[in-house]
Amino acid sequence: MGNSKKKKENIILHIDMDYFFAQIEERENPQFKGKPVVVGADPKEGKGRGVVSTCNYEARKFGIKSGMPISRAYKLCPQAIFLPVNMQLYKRVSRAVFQIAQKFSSKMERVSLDEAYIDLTGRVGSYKEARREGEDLRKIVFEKERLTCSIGVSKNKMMAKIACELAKPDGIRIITPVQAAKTIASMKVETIPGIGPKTRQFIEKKLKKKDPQIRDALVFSKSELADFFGKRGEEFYYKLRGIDKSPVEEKKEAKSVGKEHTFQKDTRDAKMIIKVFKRLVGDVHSQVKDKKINGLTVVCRYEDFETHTKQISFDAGKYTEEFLYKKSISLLLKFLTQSNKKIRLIGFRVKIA
Ligand code: DCP
Ligand code: CA
Ligand code: CA
Repeated sequence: MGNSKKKKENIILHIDMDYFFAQIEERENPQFKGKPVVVGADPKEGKGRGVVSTCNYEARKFGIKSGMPISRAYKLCPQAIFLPVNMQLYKRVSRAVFQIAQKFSSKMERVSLDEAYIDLTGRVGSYKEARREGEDLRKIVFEKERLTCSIGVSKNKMMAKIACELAKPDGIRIITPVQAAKTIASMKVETIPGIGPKTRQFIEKKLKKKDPQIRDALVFSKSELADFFGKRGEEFYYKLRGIDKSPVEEKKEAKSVGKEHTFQKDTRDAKMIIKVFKRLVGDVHSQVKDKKINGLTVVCRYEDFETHTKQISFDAGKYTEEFLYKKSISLLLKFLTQSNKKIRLIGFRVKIA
């Protein structure tokens, strides 16, 4: 086990696909390239209801934006190509992109169909190396999917996302730890996640200054901000300084969570098998303890590689480790009694409801 006391430098990468839905439509229909493309509700010659999901950069030149009523978009640019949302296609592309991204670090947090954080901490030794990883990721996504994306790299999630915004479109931007606070100083306070128009107006009043920059808000002490905004205030204090402690949290797409153990040597030592199994149940439970689950599976692979599973289902709910263990241990014991073969691997997984 690596027991180095030296603290590893945090390196977080943020990837965001460029004009995602519209870019996919361009890829599928090369004749659209260079023309304004709007994905969203049917404009029905200006009478349509619903909104713009997104549009390409040509359409943005006309002032069209995500979330805008489709009727307004039609007024701004009636000659644009208006397309319905083909969510199935976008989901498929999203999965393909994340599959590529996942190869760069298994610690990946998806935040939307087109956006994810990837924790490179410990995987790359420097920001120089991180830039190369980011460049590789962009290249592979383009080679495999024919789509451009933008990438930001910095010391935490907030700064990586800000770097990505600066890189957009079709670019990469690195903000090293020493550059972080300085880079955001001249940005507007609303750049900070959690600071919206209302919070900004409050800050404007306190500072007696319109459209304050982040550097203007540095005059507030931690306790002042806590007085103004409660718990969020303390967070703002750090975020205004480029500090964000929120971890990259892997959100598994898989509807089940499980763990396996392969024994060093094939075995029938019940005591040892049960001990390992108990640990597997504990590990899995700690991952799902605030999730509702509705079933469990025990896996057993014998020495000849024959693999069997036994499962039970129950009502969806949150369950204790004891409950999961009680329910599953009998299944495990059956594997031991139904055959005299030695066991090579055992596994335990639960189904997320
Ligand atoms: N989306 C949507 N409705 C919104 C915003 C977004 O349906 N109000 C969808 C369409 C976008 C996708 O989510 O393609 C990703 O959203 P982004 O905010 O990342 O915007 P884009 O990827 O379209 O453009 P950008 O190049 O600015 O990232
Ligand atoms: Ca995007
Ligand atoms: Ca996005």
